[in-house]
Amino acid sequence: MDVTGTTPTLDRLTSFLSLCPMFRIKNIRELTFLFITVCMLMSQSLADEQEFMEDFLKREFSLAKPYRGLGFSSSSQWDLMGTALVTPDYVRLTPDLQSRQGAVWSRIPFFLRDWELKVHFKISGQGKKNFNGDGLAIWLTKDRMQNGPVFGNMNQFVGLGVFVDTYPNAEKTHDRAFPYISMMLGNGTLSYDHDQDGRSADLGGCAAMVRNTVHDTFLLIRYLNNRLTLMVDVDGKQEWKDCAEVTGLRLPKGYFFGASSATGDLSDNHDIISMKLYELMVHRTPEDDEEEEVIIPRVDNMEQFQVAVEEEGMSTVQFFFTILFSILGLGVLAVVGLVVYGRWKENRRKRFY
Ligand SMILES: [Ca+2]
Repeated sequence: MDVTGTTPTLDRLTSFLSLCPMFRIKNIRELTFLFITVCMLMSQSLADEQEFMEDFLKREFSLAKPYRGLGFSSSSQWDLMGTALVTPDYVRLTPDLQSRQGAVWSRIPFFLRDWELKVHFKISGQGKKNFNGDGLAIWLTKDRMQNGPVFGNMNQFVGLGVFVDTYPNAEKTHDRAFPYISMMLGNGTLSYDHDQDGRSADLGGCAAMVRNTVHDTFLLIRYLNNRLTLMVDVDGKQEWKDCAEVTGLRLPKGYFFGASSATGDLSDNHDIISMKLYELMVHRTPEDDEEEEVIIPRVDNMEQFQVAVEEEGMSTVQFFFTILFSILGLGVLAVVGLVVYGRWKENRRKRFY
């Protein structure tokens, strides 16, 4: 095809290029070729980057479509409990019916140090605003597959809980709008106070309109260098908004990921569409690597976050029994001593006769 002088625009371009000896019209083809090559290389590098990101996706800790064999197959990495069921498009923890509890739990203990979990979820139902409940929770805890009052999981849990609370139980407290997303670190003694929507123990949170939305709703839990960050993407803008953050949070290893939900008098459909776990790569100094392993979850700045860890020592009951058995032991020794002394004295008297 002759590219010269076919249109007025090209004429102008040709006359412009004729002024620049470097850009002769015969070079246009070469420039086009160069442009295409650059585009191909760029798309290749983007694809590489995508692949690189996928490398960090830990499939064994991720729950995503297609949910083949989820909860049933022996090769599945997840267990279902309660009312949880799998459909082609989501894992429904509870249906929009009263008094249901359902959960999905990872079968594999988790040992990665720095990670982020992206959760795609959906909460929908027939009830009008504030006539729905109760919400769902995402877990990384020591125990798994437990029933209980905390969004379908046990109370006094040990580990991390992130709650999407859709019903204001503490109705008279108007300090926060609902639905409210918050996080809590359980150490086995702290309780989630359902009547107070967990206010006494939460480590921060934010209001997020996550119910009956037309767009997708996501939350992101990031644990990096002992900093726990909670972010939400619930406005359909494909951008993360900060929700809560805590530094100096220490989480033991070997815990289990899970998601649970419960309905009471009020209900909703609580669905998990995906939970994707990514390992985060961090440059560390040798001192960082020698950091002590914790056994009980804690936050360094305890006063600020009111996470009280019970000192390891004797409990009152243990102390009582220790004293009781000590006294009994001494009593037995005294009786045995007296008997032995009595016999010895008698033997001695017999020898004199
Ligand atoms: Ca609540």
